[in-house]
Amino acid sequence: MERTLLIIKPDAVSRNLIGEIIARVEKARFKIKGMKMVRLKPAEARKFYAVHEGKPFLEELVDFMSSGPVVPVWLEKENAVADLRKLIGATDPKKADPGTVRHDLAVDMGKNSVHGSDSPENAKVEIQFFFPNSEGK
Ligand code: DAT
Ligand code: MG
Repeated sequence: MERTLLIIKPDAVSRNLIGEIIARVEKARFKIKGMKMVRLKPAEARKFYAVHEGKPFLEELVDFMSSGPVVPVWLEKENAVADLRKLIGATDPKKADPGTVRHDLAVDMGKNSVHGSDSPENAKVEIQFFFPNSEGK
């Protein structure tokens, strides 16, 4: 069984979309292994997005991700990483396919409602970031 990490971002939490997004994930047969609500400090958001160090949008991303509560969700499913990326759609909601979370719910490229891990390796690191001490659960 493969693992991945979904984060419901501040724009979606503030627009009452937690339930809508979780319903889509459960209908797509992902198993929820862990879930919580947290407010990231800017330094924590920067650490989570360390792969984007040096990118022009990093400051905006860090500000946004620490602007309000987020809901990290640890998911399991066969082919979880690729299947979640399909379910959430392209980074830019204008380019996302109809029926994807970002097409249907996101505001713009920055406020794009959800994060999904981009590889099984990164998923491991990202799950550990939000759910330490849960190895083997
Ligand atoms: P994804 O979240 O689809 O994996 P990413 O890892 O390339 O996309 O970027 C992380 C987040 O940073 C993305 O969800 C939204 C923001 N972002 C990416 N590119 C951006 C850009 N050109 N302008 C503003 N925000 C951007
Ligand atoms: Mg990414």
